[in-house]
Amino acid sequence: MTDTVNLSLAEATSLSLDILANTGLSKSQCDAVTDVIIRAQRDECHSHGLYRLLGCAHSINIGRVNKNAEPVVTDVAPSIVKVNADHGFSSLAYSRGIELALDKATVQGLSAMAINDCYHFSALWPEVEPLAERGFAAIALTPSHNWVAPAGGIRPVFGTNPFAFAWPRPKRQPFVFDFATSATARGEIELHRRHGKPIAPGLAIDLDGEPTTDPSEALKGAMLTFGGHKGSALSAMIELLAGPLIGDMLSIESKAHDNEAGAAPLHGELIIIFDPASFLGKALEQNMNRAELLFEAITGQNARLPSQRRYEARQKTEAEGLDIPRALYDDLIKFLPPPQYEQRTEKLSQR
Ligand code: NDP
Ligand code: PYC
Repeated sequence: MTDTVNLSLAEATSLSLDILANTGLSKSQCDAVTDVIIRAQRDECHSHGLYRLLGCAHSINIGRVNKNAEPVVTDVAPSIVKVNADHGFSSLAYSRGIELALDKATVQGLSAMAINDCYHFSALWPEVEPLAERGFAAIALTPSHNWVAPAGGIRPVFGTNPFAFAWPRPKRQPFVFDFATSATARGEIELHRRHGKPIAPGLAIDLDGEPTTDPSEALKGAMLTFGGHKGSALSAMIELLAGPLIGDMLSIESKAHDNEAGAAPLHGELIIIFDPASFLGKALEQNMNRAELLFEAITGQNARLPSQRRYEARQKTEAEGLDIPRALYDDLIKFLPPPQYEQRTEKLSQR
């Protein structure tokens, strides 16, 4: 028996839908959450792929996530949309509000969508990449739980606070980056702990403020920001823009609200959308081509663009399916009811 399991995209999708449906989550949330998880797994973003189902199922089963959340979209200003996620997952709120936000960006040149009261677990690029495919540039920001010490400090203040950006490219896949403002995502440290592997130096400190490469000590202590004071300032910006500016919680508040329940963070998210056609009018094509000079100057010296690895992984998994650790598969199917659990175990043993 190998220590990995290969699943087609369709099999992974039905596994995710079955696990979530078994928690009693509404169909619309099951679909929205599965979509973002399968996209991440497809692009081999392991920290935010199928692994996340463990945390989602836990957050639902302990009664934190509203299983029947119905996001409420409010048109608050000519360029601002607010979506209250009704204590459901952010993914459904995003899909309910995004078309109005895009309409506003088209009319006003730029718009912002604030999502409030959402449980958030996902990677952000699945939210901005599709916007760039439709010709918009976009930024997404969100806090999390306070796990990250500010530069110069040892006590956690910031969330892992990801920042995603997408830019449309004529006849090419968009330019997209998406990273935590901590030196790595917390999910990566959790995966190192699961696999019994040390983390790289410089990512975290233990409870005494000493550098550590032990993932368990890192998770108990504090993570560090990327780029020292620069990542620290960017992380503070994300707290402010996707927290108080939109009337939602800081990472410190989200963690206090969690009260050690171990649920996904509950807070807000901010998405800012730019319409290049409104900024540029007739000069759109010329300037989109000028932007290509930048990408050519990067790739022309064999440096890679962010997302290049993802796009290559996508091509591979679409053809060959997804490989996930057997231990993860075994943990996932424990969330299924007995007949489905047995069916999947049986199917696997026949391979
Ligand atoms: P990484 O440090 O792996 O950085 C990811 C970004 O950097 C990707 O766009 C990646 O492109 C790009 N990149 C990596 N290496 C290179 C390179 N050598 N040259 C050019 N570009 C490169 O990611 P993180 O661990 O910081 O974050 C992982 C995910 O976790 C993100 O998707 C983020 O949204 C998510 N996250 C979500 C949180 C939440 O609260 N919801 C909190 C924190 C993180 P590529 O993918 O092609 O390698
Ligand atoms: O990996 O840091 C992380 C994370 C936090 C919330 C969702 N992912």
